[in-house]
Amino acid sequence: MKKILITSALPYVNNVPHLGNCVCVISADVYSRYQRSKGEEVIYVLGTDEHGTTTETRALKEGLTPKQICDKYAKIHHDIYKWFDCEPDCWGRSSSKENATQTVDIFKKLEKNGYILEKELSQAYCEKCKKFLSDRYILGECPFCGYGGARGDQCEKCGKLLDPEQLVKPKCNICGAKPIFKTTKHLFMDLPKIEPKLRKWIKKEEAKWSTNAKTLTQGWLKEGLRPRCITRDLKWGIQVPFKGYEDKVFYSWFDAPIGYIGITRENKKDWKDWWYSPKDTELVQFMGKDNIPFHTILFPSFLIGTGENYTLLNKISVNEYLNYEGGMFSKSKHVGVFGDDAMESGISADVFRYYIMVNRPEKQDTEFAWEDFTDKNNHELVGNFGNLVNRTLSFISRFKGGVVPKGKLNDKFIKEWKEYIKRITDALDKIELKKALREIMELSKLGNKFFQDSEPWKTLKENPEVADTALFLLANLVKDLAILMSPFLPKTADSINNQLNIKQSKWKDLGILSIKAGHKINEPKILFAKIDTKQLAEFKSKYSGGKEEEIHPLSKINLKVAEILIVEPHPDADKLYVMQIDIGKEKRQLVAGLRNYYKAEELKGKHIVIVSNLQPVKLRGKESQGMLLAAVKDDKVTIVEAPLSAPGSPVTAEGISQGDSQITYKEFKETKLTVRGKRIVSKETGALRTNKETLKVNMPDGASVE
Ligand code: B3M
Ligand code: ZN
Repeated sequence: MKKILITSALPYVNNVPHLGNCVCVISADVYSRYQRSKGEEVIYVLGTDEHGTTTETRALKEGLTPKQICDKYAKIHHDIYKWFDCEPDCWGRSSSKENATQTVDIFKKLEKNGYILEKELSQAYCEKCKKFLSDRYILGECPFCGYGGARGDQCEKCGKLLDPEQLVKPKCNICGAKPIFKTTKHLFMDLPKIEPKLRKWIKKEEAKWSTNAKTLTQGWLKEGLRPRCITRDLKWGIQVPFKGYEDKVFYSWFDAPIGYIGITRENKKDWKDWWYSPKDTELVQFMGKDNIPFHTILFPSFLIGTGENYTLLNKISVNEYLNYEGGMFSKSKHVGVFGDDAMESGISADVFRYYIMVNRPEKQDTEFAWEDFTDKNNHELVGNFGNLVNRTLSFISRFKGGVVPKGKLNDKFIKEWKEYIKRITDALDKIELKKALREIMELSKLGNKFFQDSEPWKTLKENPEVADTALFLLANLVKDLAILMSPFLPKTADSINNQLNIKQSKWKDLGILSIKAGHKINEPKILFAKIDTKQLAEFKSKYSGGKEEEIHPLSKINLKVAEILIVEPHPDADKLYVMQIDIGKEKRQLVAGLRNYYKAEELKGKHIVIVSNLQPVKLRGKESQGMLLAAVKDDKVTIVEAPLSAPGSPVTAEGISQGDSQITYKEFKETKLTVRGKRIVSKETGALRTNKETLKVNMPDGASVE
């Protein structure tokens, strides 16, 4: 008997997963539960994919370190999948030390075997941010359609794939500066060299793959394999153990698939029995369609190239996308149901599991739509499945004192029922999860029809043998439905078993009339609740956006460094100074209420930060063309300084652009700038900084900056 090693694509850690992201994780869970029920030895491996630019960017946005971001979101992911009753045997993270060890080990073997090349690349570099910019972090005009917000890898408007060099007026997406192109060295996996071995392996295995996996892989091979870059100029990642690569890390698509092994290693002492055991282990991998080549070409190449006896992909299950109400999920636009929304919705995890699996995007994209969700809940779960279970058990409870009556066999009904079991099992073996679930619902329909035809409400009195036979057989069918449903709706299956007063049964117990006459059942309970039109309307409006993507208030503000040239007391106000300042290209006058806090000589020559696009105001007859930033708490006031930065230097937080149109004081207040750890932050941003320094102010946390 082969062991079964199951993986789900490791979700990116930098977000809260939505229902579409959960398709893959839940699919792998259903399949794992099915195999466990069959008595197979199974490991289901799941965890978070944590390295790469997206994590670094998220960290800058939230003012946390990449490690903190990963800790925060790995927990969110873990809790969400747990809520959805996904039960991986190994849960872990691609940033674990076990994965680093595994990744380095594989790299060293590839290098030793001559599969690693070094090449020079021209890459966008921002001199201001002192950072190489990955393709997605360069913006510019699309050379084909002129769209202004095209990314270095693709224009979202016309869909053309781009190279960053093609962008007209390229801009760094972090600070807005024009990037330069620099040559830098990188390491590559020599795919052309390993191609013959890879082809041989693919030829042997691909018959077991889904059509989309075969076609895509063949497409890649036909185009010809090119060396693939496996290093990146980032800080957050696994260090490359290679001279001259001290500032680089592995590309996340190198260490993420290796993460499957790393995560197993993190959890199981006997991980080698699974990963170095191709003869005794079947590797079944679940993923979204855009992940195919990474699993059929790259990951196998990494493993084959080591020359070691790794377990390689056997079966692949690829899903397309689950969209939301005709569009895309978007957290920032509040469109769609995200894991945390699902947890708070009041709807049970099983109902979501049912809907996602019955709509599983197996051959084409499908859609999450609330009308359809309600319809399927009310008609399929409540009306068909729940109804059969409940009416059968209620009848036994009400009219038979909770004791299963003695019944006869009905060959035709039992034959049909067993045919369903066979079809459902076949579909599950082929990982046709949606089909299996539909067949289960058909079997439940068959049960309802049998109930209906037996008319127990009448025959109980008039022809008790007919009623008793129906209740006896249907109690056993309900037991089978709990087994069949257990991979899909685990809690529901548990509840049925409780109501039936039996232990959890296994796949081998299917088709056996193991619930005997005289067996006492427990009190029946309703399995599913109807969703009414009022609730439906609420769900629809709650998760369908309406709120526009918010522009961060900070991005309306234009902050600049200014040097104080002259400071004089205001002639008509004893708290105010009138100052002349230099903001690089121009000089301005500023009126500020600092006389109780600073002497004029102290201020002169200081480099301060001003809001340069604030509507000018007159204060006691003197115009103030802007406002300086100071931190305020209780009766303490400290001005914000930028001693190392030249007058005119822009001040902003990472990822936030600078405003150019005039703003009101109210708009400025919306930034809610505050002090945190001596730094200045706005809501969910990193600290304010110039290209030279992060601004610091010696004031306690929570002081407001105004
Ligand atoms: N995180 C991509 C994705 O979630 C990626 C999968 C890694 S699997 C090793 O689509
Ligand atoms: Zn930049």
